[in-house]
Amino acid sequence: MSFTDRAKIHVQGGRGGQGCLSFRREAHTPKGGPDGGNGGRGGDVLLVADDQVTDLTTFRTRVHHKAQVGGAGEGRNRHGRNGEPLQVHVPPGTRVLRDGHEVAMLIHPGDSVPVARGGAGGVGNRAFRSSTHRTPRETIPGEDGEEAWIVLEMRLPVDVAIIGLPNAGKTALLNALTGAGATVAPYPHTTDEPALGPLEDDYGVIHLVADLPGVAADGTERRGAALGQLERASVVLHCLDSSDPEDPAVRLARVRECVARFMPQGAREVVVATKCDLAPAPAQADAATSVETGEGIAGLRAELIGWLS
Ligand SMILES: Nc1nc2c(ncn2[C@@H]2O[C@H](COP(=O)(O)OP(=O)(O)O)[C@@H](O)[C@H]2O)c(=O)[nH]1
Ligand SMILES: [Mg+2]
Repeated sequence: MSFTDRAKIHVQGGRGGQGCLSFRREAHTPKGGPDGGNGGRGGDVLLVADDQVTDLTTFRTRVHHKAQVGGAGEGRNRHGRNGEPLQVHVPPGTRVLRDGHEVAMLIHPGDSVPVARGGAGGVGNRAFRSSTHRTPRETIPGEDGEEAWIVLEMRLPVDVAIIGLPNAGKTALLNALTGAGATVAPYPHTTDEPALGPLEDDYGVIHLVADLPGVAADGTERRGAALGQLERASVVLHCLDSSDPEDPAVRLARVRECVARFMPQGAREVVVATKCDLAPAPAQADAATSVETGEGIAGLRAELIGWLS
């Protein structure tokens, strides 16, 4: 199961409108002055987070997104109208990358970011008139809009996050709860990528459980870790290895300090003792489990479903 949905799209701001070349023509004034107006600005392309949009699939077929061009200037000093901005609706939680770098993260509905500016409008010949230059014939054309290829990346919303020190049994717990089939290994840091599994409740609704291997053994945040995924979780399962001789209180504190800035407000933290077939659960644990014997797994799954439903 993949963590992210991705799409690559091309965005282009509208071209600016032409500047106009024109001279006033009136019945009784044979030599009218210059009156060519300026062109309007091209429209910008904006990305807007919209909670009616739930994934990026539409962008597989809609790749090019171009804003409206600016209107051309006209005679009688009329300026062209500005091009309408183009709003491209994306799901909340979309990351925007350009040349591999994040340029924006649209989290809440209504968040928006310009991704391609419209070109400046052209200049009409009226603007070139001066006391020494009474019949200017120069104009400046509108500028091209900015264009770019950008990558949209939508993170799937994680409902349950599994955290803990390396080797605590996070991946094994994810697999036992969801059947995700992620790699479990007897040494730390085998699985750098967060893994994801589905948990179906009694109503057939799928909740996503993620193993977030973002905390290093010394309690620092691992580079490139997806701990930000925690931000939307409503339940956080904190794995505590029962067989580890180090003081459980110290281990818990180390992990909590590392994830503190990502912990969502109001999320429920559950301390899950793992490997209870090897040693008794520490006193700090809210649940005792073993993937070897199956102890506590069905009970924890049922509790999770109760909290999520
Ligand atoms: N005996 C026993 N070993 C376990 C249990 N859960 C995990 N392990 C072992 O602990 C090691 C680390 O597990 P893993 O899930 O990869 O830890 P992670 O680094 O936190 O993802 C592996 O060798 C697992 O087989 C358990 O309940 N009982
Ligand atoms: Mg793991």
